[in-house]
Amino acid sequence: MRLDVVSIFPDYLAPLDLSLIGKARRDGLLDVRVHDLRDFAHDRHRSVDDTPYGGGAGMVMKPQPWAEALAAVAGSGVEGARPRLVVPGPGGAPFTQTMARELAAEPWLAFACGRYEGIDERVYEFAAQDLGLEVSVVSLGDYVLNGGEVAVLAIVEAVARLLPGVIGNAESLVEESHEDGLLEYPVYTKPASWESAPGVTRDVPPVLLSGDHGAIARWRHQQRLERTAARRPDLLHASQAVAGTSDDVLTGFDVATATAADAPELLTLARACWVTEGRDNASFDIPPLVESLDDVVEGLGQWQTWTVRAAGRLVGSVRGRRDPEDPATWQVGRLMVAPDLQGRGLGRALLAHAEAAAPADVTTYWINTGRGSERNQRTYRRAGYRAVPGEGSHPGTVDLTKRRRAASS
Ligand code: 6GU
Repeated sequence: MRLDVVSIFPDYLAPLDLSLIGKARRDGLLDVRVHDLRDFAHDRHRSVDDTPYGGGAGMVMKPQPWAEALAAVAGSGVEGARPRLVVPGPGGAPFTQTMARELAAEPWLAFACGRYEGIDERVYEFAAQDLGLEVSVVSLGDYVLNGGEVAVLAIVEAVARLLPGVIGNAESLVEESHEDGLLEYPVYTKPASWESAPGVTRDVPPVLLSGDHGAIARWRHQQRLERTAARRPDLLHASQAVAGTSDDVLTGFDVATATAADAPELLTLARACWVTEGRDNASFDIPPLVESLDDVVEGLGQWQTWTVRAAGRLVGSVRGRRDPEDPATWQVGRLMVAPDLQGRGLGRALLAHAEAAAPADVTTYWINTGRGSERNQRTYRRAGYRAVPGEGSHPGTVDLTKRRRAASS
């Protein structure tokens, strides 16, 4: 990936020589070029700013040096190639992990570091219309920095670590905080019992020493839910956590990540929704009809579960997880919509919602339903699923799978 940074403080970008980013440059994975905006100012004082038209505090960056600098950068690639222009600024769209992934898919990024009160607005038009650049104004958060340089360091670090080869362990990428909309679980290392002061020992949670991988996974997932609820309750509301899904039919409903507090209602809704499955499959011995409250709570630890509420009432749910035996497969289950709200596309939207939550490296979606559940099978076929020949994962059921479409950029 090629990166060009234009700034009046090129030295500010020196950290891009350090650590993993520096190594990626030396390994040839990153081609970073830093440019001094003043090299494109031709007056005696090499001035890059002037007073704002219309009055107001501070100075505005002049259009001419920026236009020349961006034209020089944009024209320096191979024939026809154009960078995507990223302009950091507090008035931009929030920079998120989703945007980091989007930027990591670009072959070439150019960054324009503004200072003072900002860059003359005509520079943005010029970059888009005359240079043919896609321009993205991006903000790190709701606070004000003196210039874009620190933001560029942050953005480049978030983007570069997603490039193949920059981080040794690809596993550590998929498990991360924010990648699936929940914060990370707490981590511990040796010693198991640490004497933090004379006579005071602090122990690692015993479950982590148990060797019971299922119990560890459940504990970690529970910790993630509790942490997210405590520190970032906004993330539990999946309309924000899962970007880019066709959630139109879910508009007006409150979609959130389920916690143990939702378990009783989930149990009740599942009973109401699966009664027809019992009839259609000539058996009421189906997990959603017979499971206990403890089973539901345990399920919340093993799956990421979403609730859909209308005016507070639980009206739908779905859950998803990596197949424990095949990490490239994303299992979707317990897709349910309250009987009185069926037929409005809510189930289809929830299915899409659970699919969209799958980590980036998932290649296949999987779902299971009763052999006699014609209606479910039709819904899944319409959503692109195909039945796997033979008996499903449980007696009397059928498995259906669907290949994930390659991510479009
Ligand atoms: Cl990206 N730039 C500046 N100048 N201030 C910011 C910011 C960016 N993000 C938050 N504050």
